[in-house]
Amino acid sequence: MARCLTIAVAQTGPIQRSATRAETVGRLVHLLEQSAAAGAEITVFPEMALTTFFPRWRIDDQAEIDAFFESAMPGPETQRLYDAAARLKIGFALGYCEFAREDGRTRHFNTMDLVGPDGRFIGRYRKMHVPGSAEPEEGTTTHLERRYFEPGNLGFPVFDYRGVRVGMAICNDRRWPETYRMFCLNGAEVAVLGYNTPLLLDEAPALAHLRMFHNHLPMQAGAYQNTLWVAAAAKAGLEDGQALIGGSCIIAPTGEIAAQAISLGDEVIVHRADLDLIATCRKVNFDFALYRRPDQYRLISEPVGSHV
Ligand code: CDT
Repeated sequence: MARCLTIAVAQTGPIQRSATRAETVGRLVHLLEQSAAAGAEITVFPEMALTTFFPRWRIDDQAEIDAFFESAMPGPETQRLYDAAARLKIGFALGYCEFAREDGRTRHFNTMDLVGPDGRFIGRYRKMHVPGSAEPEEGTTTHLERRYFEPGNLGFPVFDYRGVRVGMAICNDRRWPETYRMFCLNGAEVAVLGYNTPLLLDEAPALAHLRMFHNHLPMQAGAYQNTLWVAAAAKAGLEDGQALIGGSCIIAPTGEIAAQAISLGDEVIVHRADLDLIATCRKVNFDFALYRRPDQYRLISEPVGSHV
């Protein structure tokens, strides 16, 4: 019998700034219930799934900024989601803004946690590729993630989820080939990720028609070239005046999109992922142990800025 993991991707529609955590968590619980009813064993939620994507604004009041962050996971408002996971026996990956107390100071990360079907914490990933700037820049869509977040410091860990090796990534990470190769080298079988991607970028209006293509292209390539399943959840629709793309999907190691969301709202898509397909794809082209030439790729890990 084939080894399988039935994966649900829970896209959310917009989460407006006016929404309370209780309302938002209620939506996530409902999506988790839909996933479980469809027979899924894991649910993938978007990046920053508890709040609006606030880096679209410059905010100076620290108390206002802090309100987007979680200092404990689960906390009093998110416990309900963890209880639902244990009740429904379905785990999840959830993106959120993390306050971490490390090195004697408070640190801010764009984070995703993996939670098991018993509602218990399995592992954590902190976004590595943090895009945008610290200050608004003339002629570009305001995207101030570098103002509010430090780059991740946990590497690209891969965790055991019911015997399946799962890695996590967050939004801009999906555009970088290194993300998937790190998963692959760490033995991942499934990469789960969440994203908030603006539909329009002021810096490149001529490329507007390619936004969805450039969403799927790196994920399909990453899945194919690293023989992984990729499950990606968007936050979609008109959020606080900014249009976010949808296109949440589940991609096979063949590079094919096996399931895709069709709305810009809360929507669950499900696919029974055949993990044996990974071995088949490796046989076709990607015997990594035999064909990779790491000694010839050293430039890839040389310091940033030394060549480009
Ligand atoms: N959230 C996130 O990482 N979004 C980026 C948009 C960056 S625009 C400066 C993305 O890659 O979709």
